[in-house]
Amino acid sequence: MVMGLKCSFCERKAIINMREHRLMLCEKHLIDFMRKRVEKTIIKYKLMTKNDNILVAVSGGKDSLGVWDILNALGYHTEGLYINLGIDKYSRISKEKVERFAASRGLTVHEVDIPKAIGTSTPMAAKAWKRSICSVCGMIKRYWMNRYAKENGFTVVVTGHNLDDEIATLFGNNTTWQIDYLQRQSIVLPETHKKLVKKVKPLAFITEKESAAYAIARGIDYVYEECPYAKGATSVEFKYILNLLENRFPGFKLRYYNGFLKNKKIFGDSHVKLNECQVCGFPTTLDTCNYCRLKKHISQTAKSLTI
Ligand code: Q46
Ligand code: ZN
Ligand code: ZN
Repeated sequence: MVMGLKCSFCERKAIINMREHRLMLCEKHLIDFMRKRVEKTIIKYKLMTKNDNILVAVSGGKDSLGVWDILNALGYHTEGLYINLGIDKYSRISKEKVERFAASRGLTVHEVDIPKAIGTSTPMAAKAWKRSICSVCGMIKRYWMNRYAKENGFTVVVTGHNLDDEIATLFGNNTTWQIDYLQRQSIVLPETHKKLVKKVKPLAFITEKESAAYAIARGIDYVYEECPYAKGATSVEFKYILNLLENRFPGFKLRYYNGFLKNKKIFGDSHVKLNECQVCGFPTTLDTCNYCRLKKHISQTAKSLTI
């Protein structure tokens, strides 16, 4: 709560001070603001329509449950997908939160169980494959979001990436001048292959602080603990730096992101040639996709261990 200050639109107490918009909002007006802002993003960037069959990738955190709540309130046809990564207590708690959220709103949630699908948990898989856990985890999540949506007739996949996530990625790509990554960073990832489902980020103009305030205002019981592997991630360091800039120059985050979107064309178009994986048939730049390579590696490692 913002001590003693009133909402910019009514007599109620403000729960959030949004300096970048010069607004103080009470619970009710924050909820209205967020829904309108998400709807504006959906329309401006043609993210989805009321005829789409939408799959919301939910982790149990404030952003993914919040965006599901907003899309549901706006009247979109949505179902959830929870990807169980097998990360001990974190996965157990987040799964419970997702299931409780869906049950309380009469929504359907699907689950992909990674330890069952690949034969081991995500941290063990990363260890066996000698890669960083977050890169393996990200690859597995991207693979299953798309595959589950395609195999089950969904036309759009929604993720809960917020403005802070987007600018942390942008900052990372800027500092290393990864032109191919800058070309691909977008609010809408189109279906550039017949086995790719469109992926969209309706919270791209919502800050982490606004998203947390919305979840609290809506009484969403989300998982507060971060994934144990998030500690020390460069994106966390980047967010810290970007928050310092926002505090010093209110509106910096939105200006940085909007400036990128406006000038993105200077980086040119991305021309990634996609093949179909010779094992699973899903799109990849390789002959066999990384997910199938990982699965094969794990089954071989398991065999050699049991011999
Ligand atoms: S990538 Fe890394 Fe996250 Fe996966 S292992 Fe945890 S922190 S959940 S967004
Ligand atoms: Zn108000
Ligand atoms: Zn494959």
